[in-house]
Amino acid sequence: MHILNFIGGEWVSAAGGKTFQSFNPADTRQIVATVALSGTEDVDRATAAARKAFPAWRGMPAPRRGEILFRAGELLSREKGRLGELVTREMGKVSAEGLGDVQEAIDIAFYMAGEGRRLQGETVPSELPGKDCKSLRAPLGVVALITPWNFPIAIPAWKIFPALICGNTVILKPSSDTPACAAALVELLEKAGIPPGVVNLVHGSGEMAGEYLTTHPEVNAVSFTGSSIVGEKLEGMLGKIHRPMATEMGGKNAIIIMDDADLTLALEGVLWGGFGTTGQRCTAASRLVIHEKIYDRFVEMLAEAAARLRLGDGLEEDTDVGPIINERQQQKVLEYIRTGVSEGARLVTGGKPVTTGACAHGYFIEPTVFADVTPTMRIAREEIFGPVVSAIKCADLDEAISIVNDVGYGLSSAIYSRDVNKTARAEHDLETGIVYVNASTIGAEIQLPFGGWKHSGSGHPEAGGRGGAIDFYSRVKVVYRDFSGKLQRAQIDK
Ligand code: UN1
Repeated sequence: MHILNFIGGEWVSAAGGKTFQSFNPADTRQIVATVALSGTEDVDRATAAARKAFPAWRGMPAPRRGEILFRAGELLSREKGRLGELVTREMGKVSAEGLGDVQEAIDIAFYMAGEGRRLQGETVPSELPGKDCKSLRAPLGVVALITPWNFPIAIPAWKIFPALICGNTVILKPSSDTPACAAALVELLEKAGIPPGVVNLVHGSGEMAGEYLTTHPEVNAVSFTGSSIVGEKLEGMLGKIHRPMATEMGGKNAIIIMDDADLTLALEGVLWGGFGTTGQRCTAASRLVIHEKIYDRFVEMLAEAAARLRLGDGLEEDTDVGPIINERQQQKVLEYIRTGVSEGARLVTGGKPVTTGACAHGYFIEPTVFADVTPTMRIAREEIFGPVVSAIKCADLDEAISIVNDVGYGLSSAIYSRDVNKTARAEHDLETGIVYVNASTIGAEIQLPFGGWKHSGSGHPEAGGRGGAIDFYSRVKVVYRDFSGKLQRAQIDK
């Protein structure tokens, strides 16, 4: 498959004629795509195309923009099977999750399409007679979207659809690990009737294309989902030029399991949150804070169940856990496992790369569980982004909540308990943007804001519904209309 950039409605090679390749992480002998490797000239072209398309797109009534998004949602539904398979081949997550990735994009397409008939501002009374007060939503202009590889269809869709419904034109720079998925999404948008230049796609590395794009003078706002290192660097650069930005970065998400919890349910939640997507979600459950009365029993149940998970190619029906995205990430996760051992945590299952059988040609790591982890260990504080779960012991709910809160991140958390007072206290006191009750830390729905507190993000959720994406991708304009025909002075003449 040969993948080009999409600029001003045309599929074009990179100006320098260079390419790179994307591989199947479950079997790196399979090349998924040969892809345009962009440089600054390509970014210049894309920003010029987006700028040119902006006035007409902004001028189109929002309900009509919504109709195009409805068509995009329908096309995505029709192509769900093909796209889901591509997600698994290029990113590695198991089939059901590949399809889920596409479903998330379908959901957001329909939700945002409907938003085209709302995009509400406020109308409030004036303190003066013969005067109206209202607020409107205006687009930001050209927005640059930088997306990661772990949700290669859903996250670009999270950003593109709200940006479009608000009247912005966009340039998408997807992760160089999953360019084919991004291209497949953009192809469908083209088919849905998005006018030329409204959505542009530029492939390449973060250093070559991403940084130049986000600081480009033609760009009005930036949305970034990815690592904390890159996100914090962008925050520094963009802060200096006063450019609106939203960052969605790491997490160190925890599940509290109280002694009155349904342990079978909690176990399912831990397996899903810890090892789903091979632990490569910003919302993944990487810490367990377990009540001391059930700690040993639960760790034993978990170790047994984790050891039974089958690794392999996500397209095979019996695979539970797919590969790690690339060698660099695999090495990083293995390094964290070594750190855990050297810090004195007890490795109860997993811990090794798998290099035989179905896993001989990919980047696999056994589902790994550490017990006797203390809150100060690095494996209990830093994001690992792999199939590694750390079990910490607590004496009561107060201690559990303070352990969960005592890290730099604040994206997602969960509590399993049958005591309604305990779960209500957790809802109030956990310092994360998302709290789950008797459910795992993953699986946010698109009709509510999605965003983290503390170092997990810039503080403004830029995904999800109103209060999230719509607020980020539009700016407010306040209009005072005085029809009294005379000078009226606010505050003075009331
Ligand atoms: C991410 O991992 O970057 O809540 C996003 C969830 C998904 C999105 C995760 N809906 O787990």
